[in-house]
Amino acid sequence: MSEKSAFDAVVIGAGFSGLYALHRLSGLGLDVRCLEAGDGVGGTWYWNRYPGARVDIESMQYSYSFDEDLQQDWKWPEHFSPQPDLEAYANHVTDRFGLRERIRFGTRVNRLRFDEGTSRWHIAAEDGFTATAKYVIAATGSLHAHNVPPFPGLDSFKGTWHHTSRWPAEGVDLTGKRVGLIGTGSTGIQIAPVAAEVAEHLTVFQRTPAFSVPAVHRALDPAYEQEWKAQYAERREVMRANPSAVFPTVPRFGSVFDHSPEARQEILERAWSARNGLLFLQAFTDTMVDPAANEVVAEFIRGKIRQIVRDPEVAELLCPKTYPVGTKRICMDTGYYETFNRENVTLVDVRTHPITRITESGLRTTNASYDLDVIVFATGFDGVTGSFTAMNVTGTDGLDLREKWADGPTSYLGLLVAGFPNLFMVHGPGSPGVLAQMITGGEWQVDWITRFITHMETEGHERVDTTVEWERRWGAEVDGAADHTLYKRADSWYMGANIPGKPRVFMIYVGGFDRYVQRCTEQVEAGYEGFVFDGPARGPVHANTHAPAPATD
Ligand code: NA7
Repeated sequence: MSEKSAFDAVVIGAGFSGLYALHRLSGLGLDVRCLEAGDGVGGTWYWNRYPGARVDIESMQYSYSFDEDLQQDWKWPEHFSPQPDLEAYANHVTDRFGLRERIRFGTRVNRLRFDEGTSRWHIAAEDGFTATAKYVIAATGSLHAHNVPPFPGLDSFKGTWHHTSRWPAEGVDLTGKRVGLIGTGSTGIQIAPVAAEVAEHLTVFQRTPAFSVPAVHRALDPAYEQEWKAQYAERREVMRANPSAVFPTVPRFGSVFDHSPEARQEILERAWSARNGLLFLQAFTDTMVDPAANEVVAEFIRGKIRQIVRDPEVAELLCPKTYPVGTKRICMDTGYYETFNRENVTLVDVRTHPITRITESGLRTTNASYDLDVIVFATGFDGVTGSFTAMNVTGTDGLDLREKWADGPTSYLGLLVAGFPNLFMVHGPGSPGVLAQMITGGEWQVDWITRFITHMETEGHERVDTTVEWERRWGAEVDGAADHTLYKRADSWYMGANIPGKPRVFMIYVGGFDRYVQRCTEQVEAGYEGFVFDGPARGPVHANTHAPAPATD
């Protein structure tokens, strides 16, 4: 019997948002299939299985809220979950809600084409699978399209190399090996201390140092767990009303400049010991908006680095000085800076002397050669947009998503793109994405999409689109929110700055998750303002929406 191929809805990606979308849309009585490139569920937490991989939001918060029994039953072993626990949780949810049989694994979508005649999406995958669907929910992840810099000579390397997000399930034995680690973002900082424990020698190739606060991993305190479980529903409400979609567990102290230097230092010491990067940044209200306030907080961390790292030259090299703290994801580590006090660890500055090529025996920079057995690429991702454009998406009038986004991504509310009807993004550009707690944010977007589709089905709509004008208006809100902060001052993946040739546009809505919820709700309550049902989108869909908006009165 041939495989079924016509669906009401196709969800792409079986990460936390995709699984929930599959659950909710199936609950509407729709015939839904989830297509997943990997062989298992968990998305980011399926792919990123390198040693030391761990989430930086505490477990009691980084979990689903949609089912009270689930959140009461599930027991997290650790305060901050390591990758295996998150993957186990994704599997539990998949089986508990009977989702597995509706997921097609090993199915990497590489073609999405909208057929205007039938108003259906045609979906094709690398393995030859094809399907059609009225609705597509792209829950493809902000950090899926991994970035291996195109260093010449990689093919000639006689050792082994791995990007951290494609780490083999069976693991990689680093014991007694000469390991080269390229990249010092959240991932590099997690893997370095673990690799250093077993490697003969670890060489860390650093282009830009990162700010990191100690995570001090620990088992989940049963009393803390009980406190949460007794108030889960109320605390989830507080999270949904919070700008970062988290529950604030550390007090805020107003402006940095409301306090004497001594009092500031004391507040920062307490925030440092609170073992939570996000809350460290939120100790003061002006850290992310006032360069002078930011510098006080940044200098506090540099002071810590200088205290921890014994070699003053190495310590100075590890001190970030070229961007405000928090404008790249603040890292949380377990003994990262201490790692550089080990005899078997070397830090190499590849900002001053960049890597020029990979060789048979290791790699070369502009001033030295390094012999290596294993090269670890912790070099990040084509973030936010990479997983969408990789699907080769064609909308109405033959419009190509890559071309449409050539000057930077556009969207309406981070959910729809003009010219791509019935294609809903989760954590798309223009949504709070990675700058709000992602499971809660994803749940909220999926609930919104579910309500939206219910409306369409009830009203008998065949398709929904938006317009370039509404993309422009939303783009101005996204940009305006970022302009109130220091985020644009960093060459971060939020800006697309880590991928050569990618347009430099701040892709995330930083106006606050709470404000985002309000704006999405308002637009629906205003009679679905900005949405175009059952017609071709009004106006051109190719226009550059990053151009300044015309003056309006
Ligand atoms: P990141 O944060 O993008 O870090 C990637 C690192 O790789 C960063 O230090 C980069 O330096 C470095 N990199 C990238 N390309 C090169 C080349 N060509 N040469 C040398 N070094 C390079 O990715 P992560 O995986 O660590 O973290 C991603 C997110 O996961 C994180 O933000 C959290 O939200 C969780 P650069 O800074 O660009 O100079």
